[in-house]
Amino acid sequence: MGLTIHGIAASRAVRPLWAATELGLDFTHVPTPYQGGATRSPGFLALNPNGHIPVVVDQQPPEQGGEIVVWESMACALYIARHHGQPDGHSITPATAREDAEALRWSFWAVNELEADALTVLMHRMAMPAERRKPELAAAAEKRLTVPLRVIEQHLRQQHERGESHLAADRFTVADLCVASVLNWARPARELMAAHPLTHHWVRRCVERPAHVAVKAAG
Ligand SMILES: N[C@@H](CCC(=O)N[C@@H](CS)C(=O)NCC(=O)O)C(=O)O
Repeated sequence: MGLTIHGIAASRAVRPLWAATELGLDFTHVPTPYQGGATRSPGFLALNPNGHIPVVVDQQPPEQGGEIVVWESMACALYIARHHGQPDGHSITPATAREDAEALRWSFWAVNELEADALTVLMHRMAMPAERRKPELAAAAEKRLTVPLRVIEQHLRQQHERGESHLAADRFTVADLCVASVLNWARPARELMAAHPLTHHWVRRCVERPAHVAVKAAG
């Protein structure tokens, strides 16, 4: 019985690692890197035929499904919150149908509307060696990102008006975790973030949480 998370924190595996850490779960971390061929080994491909991290393996009793394998990082984080957290209105687990809807829609939104351009910003403003960066690619991605950032900025403003501090509720939930894990990549776009101050402040508050800091420090 138990939860195993495959993948290093410096990848999309941060999402399930962060979720499990927020919930204080006892889990096994297998820090499979995305470089060097580990994700192409027969053993790894048997877990995830896509050859990507993260993978979550949840060993349940046979009557509850036996070995459950989850891949796709957002699905991994949402699964952990839903099946290993308490919907008590205090944890990251959605406690109502509305909170669950917010977690689902914002997570899918982040993958579809943000992720590719946010990754371009990260790579071409910060992560790649300076001589390989193409600032024009980052600039084009930042221009496209103004559209979804306007959407989340407006949502956060409406949330503040109804007395709620985060995307789905008046507390940090898995909705925030999933979206902040993507928007964090866009933080090197200083002008873009400055133009969306609620979003900038919110993403900083999310990534400065002790669970996220601990996951990043552990690697
Ligand atoms: N949509 C997938 C993408 C997973 C993905 O591309 N993971 C990268 C690391 S962040 C990876 O494993 N790359 C290694 C490879 O593709 O060989 C998810 O969100 O889990």
